Amino acid sequence: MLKNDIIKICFIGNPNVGKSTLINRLINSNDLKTSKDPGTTKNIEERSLVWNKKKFIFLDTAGVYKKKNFNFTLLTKATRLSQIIILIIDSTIDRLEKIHKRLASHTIKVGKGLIIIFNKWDLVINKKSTKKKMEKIVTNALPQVDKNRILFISALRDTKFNDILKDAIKIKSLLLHKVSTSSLNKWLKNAVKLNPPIKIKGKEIKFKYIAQTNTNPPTFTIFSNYPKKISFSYKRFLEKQLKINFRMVDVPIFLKFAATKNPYQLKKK
Ligand SMILES: Nc1nc2c(ncn2[C@@H]2O[C@H](COP(=O)(O)OP(=O)(O)OP(=O)(O)O)[C@@H](O)[C@H]2O)c(=O)[nH]1
Ligand SMILES: [Mg+2]
Repeated sequence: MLKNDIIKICFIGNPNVGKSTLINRLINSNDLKTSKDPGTTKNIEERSLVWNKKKFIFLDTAGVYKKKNFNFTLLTKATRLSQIIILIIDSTIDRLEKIHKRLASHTIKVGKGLIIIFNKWDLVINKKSTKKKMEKIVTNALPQVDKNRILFISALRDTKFNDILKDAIKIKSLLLHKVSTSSLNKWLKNAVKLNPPIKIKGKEIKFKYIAQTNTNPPTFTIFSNYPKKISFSYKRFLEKQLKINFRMVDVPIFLKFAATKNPYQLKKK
């Protein structure tokens, strides 16, 4: 199996939300220790699964709740090793905590795919309204998160967890997605025509050329005469359009600006 066929997923969240229970259910075993008391998992535990000809590696982590309990070194190590982070939240909470927002925005910032799972869904009485409420709470706090990447499950009661695995496969393929240079440049021309950047001291900002310069996460570089003068809001606009146009709303992308180069020189490299 090629390295790119392996999907590495790190499970993070507060203590006692069911991270280890969910991994046990995914691998169909009782291998990982679970308990009604928080603080059960102390170290990173690795387990694997082959599903639909794909190999998954799951990393279980110790629960985190407050800054001081935040074992940055261990958690950063686990998240760095993965391409996808699953943030597990207890369905019975009524608001997001700072730590949830921090973990989710950190995941996106470092270019990892994110899936948010509300677990213990069996304990929720009014499922329809709670689902709507939770989706709203998450997307308000984290506008970068797509509603479709929020799942509601019961690690204890559900019998199938295919949605999680399917989502992970989709995210992984998007992280490795490559867009052709010609379609990128066609898109850039149109986007700039629709909404041109404002002038800098009377001088026009020109975008000469765009190329995809990396994957995992997809990274794009736009060559411009004023790469350092592009406003944050204009960058956001381009990022958003790029994601929508090339169907990459589910993953973080990086957009960079560099000084103009001759595109033919760039190709020769
Ligand atoms: N009702 C209900 N209980 C659950 C569910 N998933 C897990 N639990 C219970 O929640 C408790 C904690 O589960 P764990 O899997 O140990 O949680 P964890 O997130 O790994 O906890 P730490 O290792 O302490 O961070 C256990 O008693 C589980 O049986 C669920 O979907 N519904
Ligand atoms: Mg655990």
